[in-house]
Amino acid sequence: MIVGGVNDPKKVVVFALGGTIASTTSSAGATGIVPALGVTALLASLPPFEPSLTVEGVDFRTMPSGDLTFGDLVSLSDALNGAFDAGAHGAVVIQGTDTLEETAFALDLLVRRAGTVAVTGAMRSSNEVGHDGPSNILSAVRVAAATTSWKPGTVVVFNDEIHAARYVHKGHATSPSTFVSPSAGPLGWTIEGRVRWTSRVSELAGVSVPEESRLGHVALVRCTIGDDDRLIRRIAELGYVGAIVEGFGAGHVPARVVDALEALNDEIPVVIATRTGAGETLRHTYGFPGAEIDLQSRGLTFAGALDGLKARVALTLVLAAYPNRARALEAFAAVITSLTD
Ligand code: DAS
Repeated sequence: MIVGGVNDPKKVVVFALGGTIASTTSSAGATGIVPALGVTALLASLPPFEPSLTVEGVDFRTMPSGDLTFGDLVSLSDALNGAFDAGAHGAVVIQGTDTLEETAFALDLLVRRAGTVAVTGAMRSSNEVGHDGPSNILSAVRVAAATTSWKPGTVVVFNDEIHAARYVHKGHATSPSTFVSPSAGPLGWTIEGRVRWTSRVSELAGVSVPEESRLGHVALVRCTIGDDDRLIRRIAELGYVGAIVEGFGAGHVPARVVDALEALNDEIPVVIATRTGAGETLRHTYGFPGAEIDLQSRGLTFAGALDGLKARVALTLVLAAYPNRARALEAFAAVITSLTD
């Protein structure tokens, strides 16, 4: 579907994947809403664009975002790279909010083009009063169409705010202001159709787009008070190709699980992140067993400023993209370094 002028080279391609924004009751008397609306219906909710802007829609998936897979994200990044190569100035991805922070970070790693990718969705469906879908799509198109003197990469545009993919987090179960960046705050906002950038982020190191067949599963485990090492000891035998451990505070685990973590890391890469949801892991402060100095000396990798979900995205992609563990961990380290450079 094409909306707007066709004579101007500024084109934004919108990919629709489903989610609440596309949800409606499937038939009279049905219980609950389900993803059903395609990109034509979503774009029809917007006012007309100026003739200089062409907006092209693509139906990519129609599903709850919890059903998306890394295979879908690899296919989507191929489609986005293709859209940019075919002349798109920017792109918008519309999907469910539940896994939106993971999609956005995966695309930030995999879509290596100059244009901006703006990811959005809605917390209220079109059946609800105060549906936030149209305004979120409109803002996302404005951000994707904006000309910038730097490379924002992939951003999340929601509730008139712009967030960096590397920091954004869904922080509320139902609020339209659910997306927050606890470590850094938003990158800017949209107002009256204009885009305001108040901060920048460094350019993220990329990851080669992997073959879908090489994608494996990375486990995510959270340290909790009083827990033991039983789960950690089972991870490798269950076939996981890597593990993220969300440690306490700045990346600490109970002393009682350290030996199991070291043994697991001998089999598959183990990355320690912070379970706090903001900040980054320490490198050389605490000296007790299970703290960062001990864990690094045992060969474990640290997630730096990536939270557990984002670290899992990065580790999944590098393990699939590169031929061996050393090369994959080198690529992972490059991502971590580039975040805060
Ligand atoms: N239906 C959920 C999803 O697809 C929630 C949402 O979109 O907000 O993620």
